[in-house]
This record gives sequence, structure tokens and C-alpha cells, in this order.
Amino acid sequence: MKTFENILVTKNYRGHEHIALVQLNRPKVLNALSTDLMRELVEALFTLDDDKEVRVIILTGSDRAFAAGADIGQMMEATPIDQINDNRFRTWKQLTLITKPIIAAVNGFALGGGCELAMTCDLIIAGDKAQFGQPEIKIGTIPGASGTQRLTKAIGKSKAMLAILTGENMDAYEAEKAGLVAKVVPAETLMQETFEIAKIISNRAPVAVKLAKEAVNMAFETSLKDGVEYERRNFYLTFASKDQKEGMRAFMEKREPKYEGN
Ligand code: CO8
Repeated sequence: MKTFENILVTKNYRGHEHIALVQLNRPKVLNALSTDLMRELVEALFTLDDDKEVRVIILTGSDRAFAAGADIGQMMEATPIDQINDNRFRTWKQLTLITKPIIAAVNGFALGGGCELAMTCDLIIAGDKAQFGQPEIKIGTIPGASGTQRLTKAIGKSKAMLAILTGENMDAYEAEKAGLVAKVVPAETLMQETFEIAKIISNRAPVAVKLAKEAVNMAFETSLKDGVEYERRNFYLTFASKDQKEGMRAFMEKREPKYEGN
């Protein structure tokens, strides 16, 4: 894996061959999401998505900030045409093409683009000091990388309106209660707890994990009827995998399954 300027990538995280860690690394600006950082992030995630050893990716920041949003300095004087010409949003679209599960491990601030990035991951585990919010309204703009949509789908219209129109943050417990966060853990144990969850997922049949992720995401894109139909197709598809045979046989033989990802 090549090295990057704005992110750190660790394969075999904590000695586990199927888990990779990606850490945002612009501490001086609280991991503000510059165009370069986003490009590097997408490149690293694509590489890990293609890597047969990797089954689960953890995305994190620092103790102080997951990410405090888009890089305001970089954006401040931009015109709409600059933003179009820079293809600034292409990377955000590309994030949704990753087929393996990505767990956001959030300590500190996840604001603006940072909150949107965490929401674009598949699930969020938060340290108890984490803060979530869409503060764009305070600086004269609105969320631009899916916040109005993803936050509304995650926590409902009224709570999303409160967050987006006031720009005020939610603490980790409020975010968990609202359904934005899957689990809150002590800040000091965030990485250990996230690793434990990643380990469980990495022990499941990898193809089934991908198909399940795809089907859950379809719930955001389509009607219930079409979503259920989509799920059924993916369900059938799992029966084409050796891992499905292995999983069911292992259950009947009262032993642990050995999944190989095919
Ligand atoms: N961009 C650039 N620099 C930042 C950002 C940011 N988003 N956030 C913090 N920094 C910098 C500060 O300027 C400061 O730099 P310096 O030390 O040189 O003065 C350093 O990080 C530390 O920050 P603070 O001194 O402000 O730290 P505090 O602990 O006092 O405050 C906060 C922490 C509350 C997180 C505060 O920094 C803050 O409010 N940050 C901005 C939050 C924000 O408004 N985020 C939304 C940005 S807009 C956005 O995300 C739109 C996304 C649309 C899609 C983008 C596609 C490209």
C-alpha cells in the first residue's frame, strides 16, 4: 500500500489479516476534508476494496476530531463554477461504490462534511465525547455532501431540521438515541471496541456481508416493494456461494464455519 500525505493506512490492523484501518491525518486543522484528502481517501478505499485479504475497513480520525468538515479555507472564495470544475463532489459519490463494510469510529468532532463522511460509512461507533452536527448554517451555507438527506433519513425530519437549521451539535448519547450512532463507548476504548465489532463482521461470510450491505443501502434508494424484491435477489445469490453451503453445513454439524469468500 502506498503512503499518503493526508491519511494513514494500516493493513493487518492489530494483527488481524482481514481488518484495515484508515486514519484521517490533518491534525492541525482537525482533519478538515480538503480536496486532496478526499482524493487520497477514495484511492485508499478502492485499493482496500480490491484487496482480497481485507474484509472490513475502519475509518477514524484523532481523539480531538473525526473531521471538522470541509476545508473552509479552501472553500471560502470558491465560485460555483470552481466547485463544478474541481469535480469536488466526485469523490463523495465514489465513496458509495465501496462494497466492503466501513465502520466509522468517531472521537471528537464530526461536523459538516465530517458528519456527512461518518454517515456515508455503513455504521458509526462513537466515543462518549464525540460531537455530531451540521454547522454549515452558521457560516452562511448548507450541507452539501448529503447531510440534508442522510441525516433526515437517519434521525427523522424534526430532529434533522433542529440540527441543520440551528447548526448546534448533538452529543454522542443524543446521536445514539436518535439512531445516528449504533453504539456509544468510552472514548478511551473506542478503537478496541470498534475492532471487536470489525472482528465479528470479518468472521462472517464475506460475499453475504457485501450483499447484505448492498440490500440495506437499497432501503434508502427505493420503495419497500422494490427493496424487498432486491433483497430476495441477493438472498438467492448467496445460495450460489460455497460459503452459504459451508455456513449451513457447519451449523448442522455443530462446528464453526470456515469462510473463504467465494
Ligand atoms: N476547515 C478548515 N480549518 C478548520 C476547520 C475546517 N472545517 N475546522 C477547524 N479548523 C482549524 C481552525 O481554523 C484552527 O486552525 P488554527 O489553529 O490555524 O487557527 C484549528 O483547526 C483548530 O480549530 P479551533 O481553534 O477552531 O478549535 P476549537 O476547539 O476552538 O473549535 C470547532 C473546534 C468547534 C470544531 C471549530 O474548529 C469549528 O467550528 N470548525 C468549523 C466547523 C464547521 O463549520 N464545519 C463545516 C464546514 S462546511 C462543510 O463541511 C460543508 C461540506 C460540504 C461538502 C464539501 C465538499 C467539498
